[in-house]
Amino acid sequence: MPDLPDAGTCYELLARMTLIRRFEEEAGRQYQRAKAGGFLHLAIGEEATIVGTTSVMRDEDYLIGTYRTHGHAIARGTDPARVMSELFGRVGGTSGGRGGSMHIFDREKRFMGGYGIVGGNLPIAAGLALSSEYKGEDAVTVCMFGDGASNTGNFGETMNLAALWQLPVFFLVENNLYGMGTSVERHSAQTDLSRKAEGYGIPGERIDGMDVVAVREAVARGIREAREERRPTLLEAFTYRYRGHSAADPEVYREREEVEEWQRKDPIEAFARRCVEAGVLGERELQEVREKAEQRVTAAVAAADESPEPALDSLYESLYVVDEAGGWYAVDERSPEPHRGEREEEEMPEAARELAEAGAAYGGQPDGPRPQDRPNPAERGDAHEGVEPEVAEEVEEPNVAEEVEER
Ligand SMILES: Cc1ncc(C[n+]2csc(CCOP(=O)(O)OP(=O)(O)O)c2C)c(N)n1
Ligand SMILES: [Mg+2]
Repeated sequence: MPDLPDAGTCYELLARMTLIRRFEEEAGRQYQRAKAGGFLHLAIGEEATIVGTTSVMRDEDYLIGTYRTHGHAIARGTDPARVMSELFGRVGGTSGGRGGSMHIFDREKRFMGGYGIVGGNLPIAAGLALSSEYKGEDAVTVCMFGDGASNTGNFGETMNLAALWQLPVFFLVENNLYGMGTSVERHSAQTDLSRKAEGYGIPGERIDGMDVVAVREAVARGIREAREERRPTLLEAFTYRYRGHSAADPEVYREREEVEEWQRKDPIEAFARRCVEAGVLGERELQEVREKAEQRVTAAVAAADESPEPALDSLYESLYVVDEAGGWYAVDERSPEPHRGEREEEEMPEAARELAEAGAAYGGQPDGPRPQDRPNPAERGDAHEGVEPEVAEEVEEPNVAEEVEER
């Protein structure tokens, strides 16, 4: 077992893990109260992997994760109030309330998201590292992803280019033993995930992801390799999520006993116990850490509650496709006439506004119509179909069967 770091670092590690745990418990509660919408993926149980990793990163380094990243953002220094506001869909959120739980993003802290597509963050990580290389920056990109993501095509393609171009990137697979309800044994031919990039020349290592100190040491080595040698490596951290895959998961794929067994090696309790036994921290500090976490999470919920909903007339802000490309679909040069959807910028706002106002009415915004007055989009088809088609020419369908018979 690696030695404990100094008392100040131990305190900080414990404080961050505790804050993330409390935040996520509260996020789960707020979700059940329907304050947070969309999907919600909690990483309760995985705090040592998250905090161990971020604790050895420099401010200039980039971090990119999955859709299970409330803790990653907080560990990087994003204010929990901004993360909670994002879950609530409020303007005070990290993405102005437009992303929600899966799309936490904080450029200032170099936390680059937040991606709903499994494995989608891997090539972006390579791109971030390539940009650092181009600009001659010293920054390293840390890319965290799940065991399930290691089966995607993106994984192989990213490993290949990262090794070939000697990019300053470090990969960490958060192996929590399941991709949704499918265990590693059932989803990956190679169950030693640390070896999955070997064929691309990227060496790997397996560690106990429930031990914050072990994670710190292994990640520090990997980051050093990436920064100084331009050599990407892959770390497999064994960890476990106590809650279901998302808020709606009946968990029929695992036994209660398995969850309890992992809870007995809880990363926060185990680390706190170890610090106390080693005389590095006392009961007073443990209490203080818990109280501070409680206060910050309470304040985060209050701030999210007070933050307003995005204004209705901001609906088209940040939609770069509509503004810059003049259409919602790409133009195919082989048939340059307008395609379905390309004129929607002129034609859509009316229908879209009606839908938005209907949504606002549901959300109780003062400027939205009352629910009973709202238009019923179903009467006119969905948003795309709300645009009246030009009078269609009658085309006689050729009778293929007859043609064949004639031949
Ligand atoms: C490309 C793609 N395929 C499928 C899904 C549906 N999906 C969402 S999460 C998930 C499981 C991923 O598991 P893992 O990578 O182990 O991450 P974990 O949820 O365990 O953190 C799947 C299949 C998706 N979002 N994207
Ligand atoms: Mg997983």
